[in-house]
Amino acid sequence: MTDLLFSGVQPTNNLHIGNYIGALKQWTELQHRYHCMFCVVDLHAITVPQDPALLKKNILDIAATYLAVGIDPKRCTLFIQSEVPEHAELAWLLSTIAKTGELERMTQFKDKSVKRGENVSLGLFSYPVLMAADILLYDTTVVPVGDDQTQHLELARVLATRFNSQFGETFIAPQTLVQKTGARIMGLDDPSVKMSKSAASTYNFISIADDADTIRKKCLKAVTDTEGGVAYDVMKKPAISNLLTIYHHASGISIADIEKEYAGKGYGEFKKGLAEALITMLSPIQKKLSEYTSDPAELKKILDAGCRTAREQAEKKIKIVKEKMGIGR
Ligand code: ATP
Ligand code: LTN
Repeated sequence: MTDLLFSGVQPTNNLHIGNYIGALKQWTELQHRYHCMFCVVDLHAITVPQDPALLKKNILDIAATYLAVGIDPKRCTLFIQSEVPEHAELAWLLSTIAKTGELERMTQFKDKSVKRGENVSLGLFSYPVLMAADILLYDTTVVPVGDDQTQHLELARVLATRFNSQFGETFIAPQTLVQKTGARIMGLDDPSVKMSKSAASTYNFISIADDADTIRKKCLKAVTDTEGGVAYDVMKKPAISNLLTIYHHASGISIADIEKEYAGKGYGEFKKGLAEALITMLSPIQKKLSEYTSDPAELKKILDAGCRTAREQAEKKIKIVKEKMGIGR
């Protein structure tokens, strides 16, 4: 059996370089090694309030971004989560074996619910169960994610194993794939929190769609450490270490070589170089992005085909699961 890889991104906003470096960039490499399914997880996005019209636009923009970064629809299945109803159905079935204590321990839930105060939905709480359903529905063996998602992946494994021991061998416990560097790009305005689409300030992130001037402006404004010198040291110099990681991923140059290039030079010069490396990385992606967004018919064709392939597999699997649980006629 060939290994199946599954991953997804929430259509909550424009993607940023953290999403690209931490997730999408490795997808383009992995598509040559695995059979891949890449999903736009719109049901996850609505676990916090969304503007419906904007959400609809974001769903197509994220799908176009998958293609623009180099995901090949001939090799991979690209689809929208809500168009395959079995995701929500399996999430319900799995929620009957997930324990509330397990979900209460999820750090993403704790972080997001603290920010939301009283306004915490049941969906935000059960978010990791839906994520487990996405993965287990396709007999996924490998899931590439940034390191903020490893706890959710652990729950997917726990649920697969628990289901199997309760109802008989049904699911595969998936493996998490987190790359060594770049799995957690930090905010440009605050290197102690991860770069996030929903950050309060746009100076937290560089969006994949940001133009050259915006990129230069955001790089120049990026927070640096009190101690000068372009040197990688996460403990003593978290800000410059984060910028060095970004520079490395944008240019392909090793961190050691970047340090050499800027030895004895100031942060200002380094930031200019960083901005140019980012512009070079992003401009071909932006060009392709505008091609795909201006050709909705092509995008529709790809997503329709992806939906058909995904549904075919999902229908088969959910039948087996229901049979094992004894529900239905
Ligand atoms: P939000 O902050 O709105 O929850 P997000 O920016 O975390 O969104 P997601 O859609 O949750 O983005 O994540 C998409 C993928 O990008 C996931 O694999 C996630 O692990 C990865 N990712 C997100 N943020 C970063 C980051 N700062 N560094 C590296 N990878 C990241
Ligand atoms: N929770 C993930 C998005 C996501 C996902 C998935 C990733 C939803 N379902 C299945 C991998 C596999 C996030 O990145 N925030």
